[in-house]
Amino acid sequence: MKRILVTGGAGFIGANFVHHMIAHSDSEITVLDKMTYAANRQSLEGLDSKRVNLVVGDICDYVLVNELVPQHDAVVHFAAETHNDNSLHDPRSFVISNVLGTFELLEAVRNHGVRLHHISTDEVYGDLELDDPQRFTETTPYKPSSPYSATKASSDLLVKAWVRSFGIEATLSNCSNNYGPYQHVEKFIPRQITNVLGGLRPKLYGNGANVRDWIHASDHSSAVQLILEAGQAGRTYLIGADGEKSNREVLALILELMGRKADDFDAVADRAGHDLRYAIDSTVLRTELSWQPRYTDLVQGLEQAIGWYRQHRSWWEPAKAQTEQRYAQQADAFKVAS
Ligand code: NAD
Ligand code: TDX
Repeated sequence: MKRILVTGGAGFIGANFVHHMIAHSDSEITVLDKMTYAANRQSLEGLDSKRVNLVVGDICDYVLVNELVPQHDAVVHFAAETHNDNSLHDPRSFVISNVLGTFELLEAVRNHGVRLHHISTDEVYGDLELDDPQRFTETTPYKPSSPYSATKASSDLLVKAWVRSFGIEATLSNCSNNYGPYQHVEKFIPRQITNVLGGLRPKLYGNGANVRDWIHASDHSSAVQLILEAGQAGRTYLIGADGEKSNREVLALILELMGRKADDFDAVADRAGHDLRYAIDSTVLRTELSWQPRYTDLVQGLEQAIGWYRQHRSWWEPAKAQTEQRYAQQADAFKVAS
């Protein structure tokens, strides 16, 4: 696995993965990224330019994809439109990048005989009740709720069909909610941290009882590296770090760590179709591939994330006003529609 093509490597988790692989392997990496609003060139700064090369381009571009794929030993596919709120307002780009883009990569790895690892999400399984003792496993049926999760589920099913029908060498992973450095300020944790840093009040959707299963992006990266190196072709692996917390609890921790009062936030309108709870059982990954997360203390992980956003204002400030303006427009559109 020397030469790896990382799609979406200028986004949040992709960039964390590139940093991880440069530090923990001898691989050479080509990042293929369309540089949407979610990408940031600065996330790849400081990496050895002999080992990391950025190609700006679209995974839907047949010619480009078929030029790049055969030059590599493996493709790790992160590229996607990823924000649920955006998918409620503009689902088209999600269908194009997540479904058609994955299709183009599948055809290219099939034609050129290249190994693929497809990155997906626990959201494909729908949501759980708060008191459900079951968590998602590799055999949980697909039941996506949002346009985003429906397109991710579609892409997973395409990968599984290409494995069965054409025998491509592919693995899949479905991971829970990530946090850490380089995460776009539209997402829950960085939005609240940068609101506090920027003098805005944090925004909690609905009553904040919704539960997410948090994992640090560096633990996601170590799991993907293991699956790439030791995973069985055709298999799906679930990645999670036993980090269930309600949004209310996470926000309370952020406010406390940043020296704000517990009630210093706005409760705002809930997300349409808001999934109640995600929870991952990662026993298979832990027992078969001996994977262990390093970040098991969310308070410590949040402290580190807060420190990172404090120290990297030039990374996030250019996107902040635009993001909050988009949220305001989406709220107005929602009012008109309801
Ligand atoms: P992100 O939005 O931060 O980054 C996505 C990247 O993909 C961006 O750099 C963007 O420019 C690029 N991209 C989008 N469309 C493209 C296209 N057509 N061609 C080339 N590049 C394109 O997303 P993220 O949070 O880093 O998520 C990465 C992957 O991990 C996604 O597949 C997502 O579904 C999955 N995932 C995310 C989470 C999470 O908590 N964020 C959890 C589980 C799985
Ligand atoms: O301002 C906010 N206030 C709030 O209460 C935002 C942006 C979110 N929320 C809530 C909604 C969710 O319950 O916080 C929770 C997390 O929201 P997001 O960060 O938007 O993540 P989520 O919708 O759970 O999806 C994420 O995890 C799975 C990623 O964005 C997906 O790409 C990934 O597949």
